[in-house]
Amino acid sequence: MYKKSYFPKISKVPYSGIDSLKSSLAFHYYNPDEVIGTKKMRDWLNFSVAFWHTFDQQLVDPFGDGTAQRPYSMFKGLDLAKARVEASFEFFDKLGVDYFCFHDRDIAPEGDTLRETNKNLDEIIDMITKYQESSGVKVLWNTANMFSNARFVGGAASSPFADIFAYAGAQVKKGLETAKRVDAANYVFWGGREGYESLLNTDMKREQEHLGHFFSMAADYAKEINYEGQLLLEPKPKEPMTHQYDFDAATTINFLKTYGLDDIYKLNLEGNHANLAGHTYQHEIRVARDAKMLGSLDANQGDKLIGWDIDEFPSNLYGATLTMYEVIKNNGLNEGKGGLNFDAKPRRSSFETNDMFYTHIVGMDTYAAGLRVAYRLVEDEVLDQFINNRYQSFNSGIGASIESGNENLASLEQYVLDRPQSQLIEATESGHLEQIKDTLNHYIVDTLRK
Ligand code: XLS
Ligand code: NI
Ligand code: NI
Repeated sequence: MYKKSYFPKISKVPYSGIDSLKSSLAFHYYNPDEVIGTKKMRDWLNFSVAFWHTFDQQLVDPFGDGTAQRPYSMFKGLDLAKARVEASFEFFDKLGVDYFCFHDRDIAPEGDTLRETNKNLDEIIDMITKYQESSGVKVLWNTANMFSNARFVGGAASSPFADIFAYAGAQVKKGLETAKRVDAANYVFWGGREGYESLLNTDMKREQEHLGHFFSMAADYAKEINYEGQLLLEPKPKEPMTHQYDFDAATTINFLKTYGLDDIYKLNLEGNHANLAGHTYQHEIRVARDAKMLGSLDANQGDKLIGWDIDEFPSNLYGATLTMYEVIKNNGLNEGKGGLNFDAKPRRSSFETNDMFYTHIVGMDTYAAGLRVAYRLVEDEVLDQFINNRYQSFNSGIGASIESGNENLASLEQYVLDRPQSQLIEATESGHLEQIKDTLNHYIVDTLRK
């Protein structure tokens, strides 16, 4: 231990219910062992701390240096890496989260060669596995940072340079071995620079084929070492590249199908990435859910007024409700293997140590509130009633006949050819969207008052 305590002024964050209106170091909605329907809150949510944002982030923005005040900033190199691990497990315990996520390079510094880098990584992983044993904290997922170092300027597995492709392969090999050692529930690939700036200098087809080949080599290696966690791809449309190959859920699913990998990989979906792709978070989750490829979630939000990936902690109750609606309808995330990872950082102006806690508290409470509301919406079949009603003409008559494949264009022509316009208008109904939104608002307010 470098320090006896990194957060001496903070005690375990309790659940205080909704008696006090002001935010304090307590949860208003997250009561981990309370059962909502079929599961405890903690098991619906599987909250996870993102090591990079919480312990590495200096809170820089594109125009300014870091502002973060952290209780381990006096350390350097491997000592700093170790102090961060110590601080992180104290943080997980006080906050009451069961999971965390990390990139290989967040937790240990690089050496001059991959061999040296791997040695540093192993030293920190030894430490992490000991803390895991004593605390019971688990790894939701780990991943490889293949975008920060200058060697990845043109991408990793989609790099135009074969030596860099080889390096990426070796790095992921170690990443999968690490996943096995820490018993990570998932292993994530976010293609930080897997994309391109311009077709004037890019062979897109060749790059995508390399990428497909890379993911199949990764799946083979996971199998070879008996790593049983779920492999996940994380879509994002842009940033840092102008065009990223895993643009959104639909594009990524299509990519996986093209390379025959759709039975092996699922998706890790992020709120801010959905917005950058021009979608809602709920849309992205629904696309993955419908394709049976919903793996895990990076729970953050963006700011539409800013327009880049700012990784805000979630605080939007409406969004969290609709996200949790999808999760409940999916009966959880990939049979409990997935979770809600706060891929989010404090604002640059929220630089105090206490803010590390407040940011997670608002995120956890927002999703806990969303879970409570969404469960009632599902239980009362509020949206199902509207939706089932809307499609009921497909349950019998011509609709049922269309769905069972008994009609063709000629028979449909027969059916409508002499129908007057007034009859066709009668066949439609209002979507009642405003009425549904009003109901949704009542559910949010009423549920959270209790
Ligand atoms: C970046 C991504 C990244 C991944 C992990 O925008 O969200 O943080 O989740 O590499
Ligand atoms: Ni992101
Ligand atoms: Ni992410």
